[in-house]
Amino acid sequence: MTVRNENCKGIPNINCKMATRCFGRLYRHLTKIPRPARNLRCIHSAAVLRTSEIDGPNFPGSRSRFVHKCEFLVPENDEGIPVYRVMRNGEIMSESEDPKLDKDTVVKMYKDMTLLNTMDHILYESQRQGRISFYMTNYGEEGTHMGSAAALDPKDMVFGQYREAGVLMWRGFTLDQFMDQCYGNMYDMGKGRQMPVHYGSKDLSFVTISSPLATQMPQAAGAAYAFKRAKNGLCVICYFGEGAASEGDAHAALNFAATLDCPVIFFCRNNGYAISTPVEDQYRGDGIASRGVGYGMTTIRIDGNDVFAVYNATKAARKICVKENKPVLIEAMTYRVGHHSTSDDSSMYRQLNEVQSFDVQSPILRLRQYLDKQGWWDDNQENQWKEQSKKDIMEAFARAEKRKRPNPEFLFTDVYDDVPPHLQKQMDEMKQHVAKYPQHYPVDNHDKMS
Ligand SMILES: Cc1ncc(C[n+]2csc(CCOP(=O)(O)OP(=O)(O)O)c2C)c(N)n1
Ligand SMILES: [Mg+2]
Repeated sequence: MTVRNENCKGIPNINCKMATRCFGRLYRHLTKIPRPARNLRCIHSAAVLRTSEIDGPNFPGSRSRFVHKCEFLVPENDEGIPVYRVMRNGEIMSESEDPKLDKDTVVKMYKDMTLLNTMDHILYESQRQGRISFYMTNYGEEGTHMGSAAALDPKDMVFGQYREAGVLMWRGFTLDQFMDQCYGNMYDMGKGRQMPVHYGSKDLSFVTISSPLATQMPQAAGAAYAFKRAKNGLCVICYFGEGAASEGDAHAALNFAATLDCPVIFFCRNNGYAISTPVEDQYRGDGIASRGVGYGMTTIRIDGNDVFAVYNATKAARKICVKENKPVLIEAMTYRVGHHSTSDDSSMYRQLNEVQSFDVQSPILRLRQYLDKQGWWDDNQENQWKEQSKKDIMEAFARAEKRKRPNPEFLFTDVYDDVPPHLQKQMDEMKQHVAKYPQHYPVDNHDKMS
């Protein structure tokens, strides 16, 4: 994989005397600026003489050439940004693109992808049984998680959206930690204050998920700016969906990162939908990658279901971030195979055959083909792993379900370093209230109050 920077010649300027005159008149009319006085006009025409002598336009922010034909840029005429792919039918298509990962790494990728898949099945069903309140699956997008996570330094800071549980899994978030968070029990690091799937881990440099879309994006640009100033050799990766890219925060983040040269990888998971809104109704441009170029950012579009393409692109992007202090945008094309969340029924807005066509392009199946061809995995290992991973998940699940809920006092703590008097008063009132009406408040199910 090669990275070509500054390879775009830029949009040419039309140099047409007639157009200049017309626009000049129109501009003055709209802005009510009087015609220039005679002496000013002299200066003006002298400037025109001078600019017409130079080869290219020297307007601030333009670095292209003049053309003499009035031609618009018509996006439909463009064939679009290509999709980078490495693997086909379990084989690396071009020797130069082989990431040359060792057996242990590739097997870990496969095991984590399948473990995530099994965990998703179990937690999705547990929500349906009323055991947890909410869940979001990652079906079909496992390749974007493991491929990118494997290419990063474990200390690089991650800002996620909510559908990136595999990145945390790769870094070592345990099954117990996943389950405790989804149950919001007394061992949940978020102290039961967040909805399920809103994971976070300071130890694993994974910033806690927040529900409002795209809020993580300006934060990621800011964190990357701090990394640049600290010269710590790390980068930030910011995952977001193509739907979140429609938020104003996305623009602010991309433009700040580009103009301030922040070492951040903006990793867009373009999975075709923002809940029920298909991409056709989300934007008219060439996906999210075209916007990266518009912001002056090094950009690539990749096959997100090809874990090696994801790995190569993220590794190269990281190098650019860290070595050149520059942001990079990756648009990973994939498909959301599951419903948006447990609150959604996607059969209401898409055809089953569309989902099935992407099910067979699953990143898991594609990696399995590769493993088979390498002789690194077989049906025996598959069956053993399936059984083992299911058992591990069910055991962690059972432990989490039995654990008590968090201390109710946590309702009042952590906003301030010390609980201020007005919150202390409310906490005392709460305690007196639940002590008076124990039949209505199952405090025994919670961790003990002080
Ligand atoms: C500011 C804001 N607006 C709306 C929502 C409701 N909402 C939650 S997820 C979602 C769709 C996001 O789609 P996308 O970014 O493509 O991510 P995906 O779910 O496809 O992974 C919407 C509209 C929200 N959480 N925050
Ligand atoms: Mg989406």
